[in-house]
Amino acid sequence: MEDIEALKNSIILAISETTSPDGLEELRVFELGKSGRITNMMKSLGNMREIERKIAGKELNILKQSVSGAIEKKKQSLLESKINEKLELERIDVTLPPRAQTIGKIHPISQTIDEVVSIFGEMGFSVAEGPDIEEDWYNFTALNIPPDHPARQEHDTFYLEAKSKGERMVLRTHTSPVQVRTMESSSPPIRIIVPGRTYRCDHDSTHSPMFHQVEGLVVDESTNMSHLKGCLIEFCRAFFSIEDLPVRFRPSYFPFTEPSAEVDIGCSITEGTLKIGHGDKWMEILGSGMVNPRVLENCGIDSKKYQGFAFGMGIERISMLKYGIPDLRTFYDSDIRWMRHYGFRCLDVPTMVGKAAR
Ligand code: 2U9
Repeated sequence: MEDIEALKNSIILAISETTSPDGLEELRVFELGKSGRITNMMKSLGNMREIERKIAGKELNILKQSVSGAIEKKKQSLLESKINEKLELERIDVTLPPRAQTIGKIHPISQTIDEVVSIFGEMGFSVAEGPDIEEDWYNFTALNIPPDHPARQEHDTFYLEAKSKGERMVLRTHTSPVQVRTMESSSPPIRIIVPGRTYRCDHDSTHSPMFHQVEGLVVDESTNMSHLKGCLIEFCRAFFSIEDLPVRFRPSYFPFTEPSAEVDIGCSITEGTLKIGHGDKWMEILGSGMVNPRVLENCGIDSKKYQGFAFGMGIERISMLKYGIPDLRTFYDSDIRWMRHYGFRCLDVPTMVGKAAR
């Protein structure tokens, strides 16, 4: 029988020199296949005397194991190199901007969210997000909407099936649960803007069961109503790109804010056409108020030390007003012709000065 150690070394060398999976398979068949060299050597054991057979058999088994182990290892390494080679060839720079001529359009909802986020971003707000499926506490109770509160009916809530303990989860009816979660998990000063999907069981030309909101929250030691007013007047004027846009605050009621105010902007309607800006009419655009001290306490914030203001607006609504989109339902039709008309080019970066060129 050949010198097994020398044979092993020559096979290991051949394996290490193999550069392709096909070459490796050929080598495997040549050494370990049905009529392979090592297999044949094992077959010839029968012709040996018992004592020699035992020793040679043991050595051949070790050889077989070493060779199959080395082949398997090489197979993995060839596979890895192939994947790396492929990754290298297919590498794309995701930081490069998309080509200007691409036909894809940015949906007005995304564009509007980007604009709102950009304006509040300039004012020092950061974006916070949270789950669409919420616990009752975050969507209602923490916000001073207890189980018997009429606001629960007004919100037309979608409930999920009860869990074993009986607690029903809800599709959030506003993005406010994210503010509750933020207050619970961090301490003031807080300055966040919360865009996201919201759900209410309501469907007609001005309501959709799923719609988008952006809400905001500021909490600090000296936050007061003048901060709320300054911030929201600034936002309205930047969003509609009208420097002297008339803005008025009208008393209102929300369980989570006290006092509360709805915000209207000046407009005119001539021959059925709405024009934002100066005029004899007012158009409601958002809701706001000083965070109810009970809500601060529910979220673990000392209401004697801290105050806050909050606001909320419907994205579809402000998008329709800014871009003259007449029907809310068309936002969700996925109609490519509508997108070509109302969509935005992907290179139009939202700016503080409002609408970018189409
Ligand atoms: C916390 C405390 C206070 C969020 C607010 C409004 C006023 C509001 C509506 C606008 C149009 C919802 O989309 S809409 O129907 N929202 O008027 N939202 S104050 O107040 C909060 C939120 C969270 C912890």
